[in-house]
Amino acid sequence: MNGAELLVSALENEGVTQIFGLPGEENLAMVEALRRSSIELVVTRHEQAAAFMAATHGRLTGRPGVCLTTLGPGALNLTTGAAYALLGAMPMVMITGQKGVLSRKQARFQVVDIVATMTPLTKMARQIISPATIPALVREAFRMAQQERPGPVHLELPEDIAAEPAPDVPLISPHPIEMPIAHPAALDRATAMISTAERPLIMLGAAANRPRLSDALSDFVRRLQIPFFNTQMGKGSVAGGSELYMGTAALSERDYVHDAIDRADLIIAIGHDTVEKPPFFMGPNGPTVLHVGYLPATVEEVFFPHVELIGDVGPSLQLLAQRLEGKLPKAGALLPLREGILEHIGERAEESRYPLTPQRIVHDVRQAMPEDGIVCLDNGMYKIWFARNYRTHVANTLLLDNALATMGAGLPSAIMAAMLHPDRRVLAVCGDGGFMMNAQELETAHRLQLSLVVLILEDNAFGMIRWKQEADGYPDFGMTFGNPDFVTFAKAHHMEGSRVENADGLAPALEAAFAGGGVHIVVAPVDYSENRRVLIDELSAHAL
Ligand SMILES: Cc1ncc(C[n+]2csc(CCOP(=O)(O)OP(=O)(O)O)c2C)c(N)n1
Ligand SMILES: [Mg+2]
Repeated sequence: MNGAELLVSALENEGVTQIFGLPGEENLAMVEALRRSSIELVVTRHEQAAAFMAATHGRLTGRPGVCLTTLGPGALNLTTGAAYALLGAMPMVMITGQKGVLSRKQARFQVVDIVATMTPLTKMARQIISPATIPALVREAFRMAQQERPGPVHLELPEDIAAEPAPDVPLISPHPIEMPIAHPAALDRATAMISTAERPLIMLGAAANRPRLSDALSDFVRRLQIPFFNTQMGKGSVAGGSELYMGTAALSERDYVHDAIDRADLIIAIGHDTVEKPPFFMGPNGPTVLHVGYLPATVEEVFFPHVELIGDVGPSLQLLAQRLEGKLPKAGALLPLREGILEHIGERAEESRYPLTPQRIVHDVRQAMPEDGIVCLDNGMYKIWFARNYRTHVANTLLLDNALATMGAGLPSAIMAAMLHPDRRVLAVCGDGGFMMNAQELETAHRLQLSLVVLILEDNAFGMIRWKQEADGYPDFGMTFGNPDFVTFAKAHHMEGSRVENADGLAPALEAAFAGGGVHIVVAPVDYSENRRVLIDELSAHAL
């Protein structure tokens, strides 16, 4: 057995079944070991997409996704994906090749210090210096990636270490680790605080979306009957409970949901991670904030909780619910605001305008998606509209990135979702800018025979930045571009493509695309004049 074979055995020992990547000659021993293993090598057309897919695997399953690239240029293409997983708290293991370290027959050809590059982008970045260290390093890498706060780790396997005979070192088996539950003193303090609140409100943040938490969190909300809102990445963390949903804080202030936030005297912030654009600003005059999390809150200018309940969130919330259930006469104090907020958010959802308004697009997508259908967003203007207006009923059914907020992740994350859930409808929603950043992965999706629909919102522009440019009073400059004919582009990739030609065309186009199976592209022209009308003019007037 050589180093590469030992590494692959160690990955099998961790339960890895797939690796996403794009190999180079420094990985050839590893590729050969994979060929003879139980692990499937899923080839992508760009390393960045492999990282987005591996990170999304971690996000959706709680188990690290694994990606593989060569040295130098290939490894550098992982960096955006590494940052995506680091900021988004997604468990991922990245394996890269390197020239030999014991001798340097090619001098410095293609050699970049990738461990140094990855250090600030990961929880751990290490070079494997001898095959004997592989079992321990791999176990440590998976433990680090998975444990709270989850994130990416990096292992570099130089080609000579990969080829070197490995000594007979036993693999280290993973074992379950239960996290500690909140301390009774912290539970007492939180109980007292919630019991005396006049207008309590729950906020569900990014960490509320950990796959293992959904049941306990939904149970907590149901038992306490305190209304809740969520951050963008906290969306969908509670199953059901929709009569308590007050909205999503897609903006940091002045949106309709802030009517409730501004009136709350206590916000129970469950799993808030300050990597997200602030869902509200804390200030000297309130509100009081109770942070419930796996880890203590990070203190920021705009987020400095007064009380913290730290520990495994699900069981800790269960204990809190036991103390509080049925004893909160003021639980629903803010509920009367709900109808007004949701009514405003729902305005113009069925307006017949062409090109389509963002509100209509969100509405029609919701119609096409069953409750368990998964929508994966790229980054662009429409993300704010989906965050504000799209209603979720099942955990992790709206995947968006409000942490690195990178363009280009929409299609790869949807590919991963479709691989994990072949029986569910999966839709990628991309702008014409973001789609083109990883459009090459259409070939991957087609090769893998996935069922997947890609909705491209066409405004021939970097719409979001164009909107900000206008809002800041700058002239319109440098934000527009032309596009390929996306329907022909789809055909060239051996898949169906269609273009929405009128206001009522999106819903049937999506329905036909899903019914057809395989990969489909649907192009919808979008009218972004609503950005200014609603998100600036209307909301400024509302805040007065
Ligand atoms: C990789 C990357 N580059 C640039 C940005 C800055 N940025 C955010 S949104 C955006 C425009 C996105 O354009 P498009 O995908 O067409 O979506 P639209 O806003 O037009 O709907 C840009 C350039 C980013 N977030 N990520
Ligand atoms: Mg655009």
